[in-house]
Formats: sequence, C-alpha cells, structure tokens
Amino acid sequence: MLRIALQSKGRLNEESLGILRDSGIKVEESKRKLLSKALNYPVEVIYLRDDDIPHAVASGIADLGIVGHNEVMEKGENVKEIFKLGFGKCRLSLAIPKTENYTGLSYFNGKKVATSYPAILKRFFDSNGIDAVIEEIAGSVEIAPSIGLTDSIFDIVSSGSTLVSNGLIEVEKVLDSEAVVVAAPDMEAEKEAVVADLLFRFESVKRSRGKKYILVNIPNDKIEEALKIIPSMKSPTLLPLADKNWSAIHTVVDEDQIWDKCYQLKKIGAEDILILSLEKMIL
Ligand code: PRT
Ligand code: ZN
Repeated sequence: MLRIALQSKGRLNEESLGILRDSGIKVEESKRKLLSKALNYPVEVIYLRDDDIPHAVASGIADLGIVGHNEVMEKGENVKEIFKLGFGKCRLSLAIPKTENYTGLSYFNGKKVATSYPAILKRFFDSNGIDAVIEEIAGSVEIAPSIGLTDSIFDIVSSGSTLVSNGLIEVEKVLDSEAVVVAAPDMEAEKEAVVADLLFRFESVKRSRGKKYILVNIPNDKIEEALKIIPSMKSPTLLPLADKNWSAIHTVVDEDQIWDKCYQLKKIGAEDILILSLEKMIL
C-alpha cells in the first residue's frame, strides 16, 4: 500500500484530491480523518499541514507527498521532486512600500524583511552578497511594513492584489513555484511500480487540463485554411460527411484560445462547431 500525503485543508487540498479523482482513484474526502484508503487503488491518503509534508516523506511516514515547490525548497528535507502538477502556481518575491525608491538589490542592505520563508531568502541574499535582517513571522506577512515591524517583505505572490491592497510593490522575483509530487530517495520496487502507474495517470490528466475537444464541419476547399487555424496533435483527423463537398475536423485546442479559433473558423465558412470537455490525453 502506497501512502500519499496531501494538505488537509488550504489551497492545495481540493486540487490534490481532484487530480486523484480525475485519475480514477476514489478517496474518501473526510476532512476529519487523518488517513483514508482509496476504494479501488492500492493507495492511502494521509492528511497533513503542508509544512509537515516534506519531513513526512523524507522520514518514511508517507511514500509520496503533494506540496508546493516553495515548501520543498524551504524545508530542505531529503526528498526528490518527481512530477510537476501544474496547479498551485505562484512566486516568492521581495516587495517594498510603493512610496520607496527602489535602487536594485543593494536596496536591501541593512533593511529588515518579514517572511515565512527565511531559508530561501537567506540563501538568496547570501548568494547575492546582501546583508539584510530577516524577521521570520508565521502569517499576515504583508502587513509587517505598515505596522512598522519591517521595511519590506518576502512572500508568496499570485495575482499581486494582496500586495496592492497593502501599498506594496513587487521588486524582485526569487522563485517560481507550483504543486509537485515529492518522493523519498529510495523506494521498494513494488511501490515504484505503483508510482509509475500513478504518474502516468497524473500526466494524462494534467495534459488535458486547459484543453477542449473541437469538432467542426468545413467545406473541402477550406480544409487547408482551417488546419492553419486549428493545427492537430499529429496528423489531422478528417472525416468525410454525407455531403461529399464537406468534411469534419476533430482536434484539441487550448481553452483560452477557443473563442478566437471559433471566430476565425466561422469566417472561412465553418459550420456546426462543437466544443467538448476533455478528461484525459494519452499521447
Ligand atoms: O495550513 P497549512 O500550513 O497546510 O497551509 P498554509 O496556510 O501554510 O498554506 P496555503 O494553504 O495558504 O498555501 C499552500 C500552498 O499553495 C503554498 O505553499 C503555495 O505553494 C501555494 N499557493 C499558490 C499559495 C498561493 N498561490 C497564494 N496566493 N499560497 C499562498 N498564497 C497567499 C499568499 O501568502 C498571499 O497572502 O495568497 C496571498 C497572495 O495572493 P495574491 O493573489 O493576492 O497575490
Ligand atoms: Zn503551511
């Protein structure tokens, strides 16, 4: 039985359970349970705080974990990142009050910086020869400058709106992050086989995210033009229609481009465009 550590609540909880579910693994989502066995797969889930996941994996309490790359870098535990999941995307950045005049990294010499990520920040300052005072605080880092605790902050940024609403401006990005699967460096062969199967499933789910399946009818003399608008994965799937002057193209398109592509297809004479959800993509 492979044990996988997930965040018990918080930003990564839902999407971590989501990728298991979309991979065909049914897990009880009870928030109050520490452990849940999958009903149809040799996996059990242990729910932990994200801070504890790298250590749980390094010490063998769990075989795998789903956690932010930022936590892995901060904790420095002996785990390997074996898969990037494509969700929980954010960055760790330095930010200062927007009224300040930023002069480059040397601005931070002698300054106080509040953060929940002291190890990452220390490494960054050390490698750039900056001598700043790092104040470790557990939460609400963004208010530290306004209450006079520090001059600046080093924190997670996603949309940037938290910085804006606290009168701060991002000046240096230090690390990009997303949720990753971590594993202990050594694993029994039997478990390795389950991990390989699990990652195969995760890959196909990840690939299909943000994509849509499109079916479009097109006059035969417009096929070439249409294939410039919606290129296919390998070779286009072209199906003849009962009306021999028309064909259907089936392919996959990025979701954020779907309206633009449909508009262009309509303009060259396409009809009956269907957009369908994609669940898995195995290449
Ligand atoms: O309770 P537990 O310890 O498990 O959870 P936590 O409170 O420590 O972490 P949680 O649930 O807040 O975040 C878990 C992980 O999600 C982080 O370690 C990151 O890898 C990832 N992640 C992605 C984020 C964000 N985006 C994010 N925006 N984590 C936190 N934020 C916070 C950030 O701290 C700041 O307060 O959101 C605010 C900034 O957001 P914007 O959009 O205003 O820039
Ligand atoms: Zn945490």
